[in-house]
Amino acid sequence: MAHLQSDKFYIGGKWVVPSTDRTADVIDPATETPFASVAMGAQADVDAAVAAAHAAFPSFAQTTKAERLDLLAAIREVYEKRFGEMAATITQEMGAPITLSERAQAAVGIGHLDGVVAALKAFDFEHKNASGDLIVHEPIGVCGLITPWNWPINQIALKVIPALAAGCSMVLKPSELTPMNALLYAEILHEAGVPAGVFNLVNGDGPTVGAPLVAHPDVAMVSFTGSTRAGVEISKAAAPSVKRVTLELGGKSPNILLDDCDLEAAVTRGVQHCFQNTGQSCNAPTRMLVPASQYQESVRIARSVAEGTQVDLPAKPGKHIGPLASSVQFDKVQKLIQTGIDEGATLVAGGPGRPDGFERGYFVRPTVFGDVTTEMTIAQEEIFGPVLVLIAYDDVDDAVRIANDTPYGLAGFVQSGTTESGLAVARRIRAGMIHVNGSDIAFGSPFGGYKLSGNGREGGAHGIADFCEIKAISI
Ligand code: TXE
Repeated sequence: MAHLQSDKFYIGGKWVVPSTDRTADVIDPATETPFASVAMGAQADVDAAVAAAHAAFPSFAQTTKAERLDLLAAIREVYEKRFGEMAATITQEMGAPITLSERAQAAVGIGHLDGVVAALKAFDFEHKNASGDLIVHEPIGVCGLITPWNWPINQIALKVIPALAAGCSMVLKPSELTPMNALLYAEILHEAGVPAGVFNLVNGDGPTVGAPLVAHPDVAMVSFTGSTRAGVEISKAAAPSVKRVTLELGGKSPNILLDDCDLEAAVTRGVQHCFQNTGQSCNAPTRMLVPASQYQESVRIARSVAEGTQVDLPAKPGKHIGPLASSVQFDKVQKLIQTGIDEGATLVAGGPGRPDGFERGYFVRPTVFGDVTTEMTIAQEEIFGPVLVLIAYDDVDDAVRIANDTPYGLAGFVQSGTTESGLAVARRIRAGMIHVNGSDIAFGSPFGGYKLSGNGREGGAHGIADFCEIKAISI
């Protein structure tokens, strides 16, 4: 990856020297050793990137839908060519096992693009409403895109592609923990022919690059994915300039197993899904709600699945889970596992510390807690590690009450014997994405949450619309 220009920023279609000589190490989470160094930006770099985006906006905003569809097709082609590099980069910088990187982490970069292309083809930028006025969707302007490290290219693509589809220009600030896949993406966009200044990249941390981007008067909109803490700060910082802010934040998603489901299959799937990406997914099913009458059997199955979950090196192909992405994340997960024990939950599998055989790296033990009640910290807070909590419920009303009893509302899962019983419960969960006997919404469907999980929706037509202003013209 030495060829990536990690000592520079991509501004105005060129790789430029940063305004300061501040750098940060990029750490391999499997070994805890630095493998690259990346330039860290400051206000002057943000100003230069926003100026480039501002200059590029008027002409890019005038491009036709057909021209933007051609551009997206070109991006897809270059992305496919560099797919292997993208998967390897993500594996090295955030620790996702290579098989997961190939099948999901890097693959969704194409999936989201396809979802947006299909939506763009059908997208109505101008129509007459029922009152006879002309309603026009116009690109909102320069967008500040701030992304995290857990599904890094997924989150970048979910912002960059709809913003391009809408006709916006943009400045991306990726996570300081995972800057390399973003640098590679900038190369891909450049090679695909994205016009100079339409896409710009400045690396750096939240306070020194994220905050100036949010406050910048020439930025019309901020699209953010990350912690609820940062999302609230960003909303406040954007308020004086009355920017549009869309937020995709944390989650604590329930997985309700109805008593007519296939218990063995549902518990197995639920544990595996919770542990996927080492539990670092905002929409992970982290709270498994099981009928009290089937609780003991559920504990038995969950223990067996957790104890059978392999933890191994990310570079090794296979279905194992890798390390957490950072030392901060490692400490957070260890602390919350201890909190679960201290608050009286029963350890069904796993526990504090590293798995046997690992003395270094941010590896944690796949952990399941039983006898969990809704007021416990581990039932309320996003842990962002391979930690599942099992909660018993009395009847469906009780299950729905528990499911909705967190400050979050990103996703929900229902396992049912029939579509009808699953759908009836799905409609009662206060969350943006509900999966009945499934695990993912389709590419092109709106991704986002209720309550402290955020606002706005990404992907497909809703994602394009979020990057547009709406103008009513009466004649
Ligand atoms: O997130 P931060 P962290 C949750 C998850 C995780 C916790 C903390 O529970 O354990 O958040 O993760 C930028 N102005 N999620 O601390 O700080 C930052 O530089 C502008 C869920 O790593 O939110 C990075 O680019 N930008 C989540 C991005 O925000 C700011 C994914 C995310 O970092 C900023 C990640 C500021 N004031 C964590 N402060 C999900 N929804 O999937 C930070 N940033």
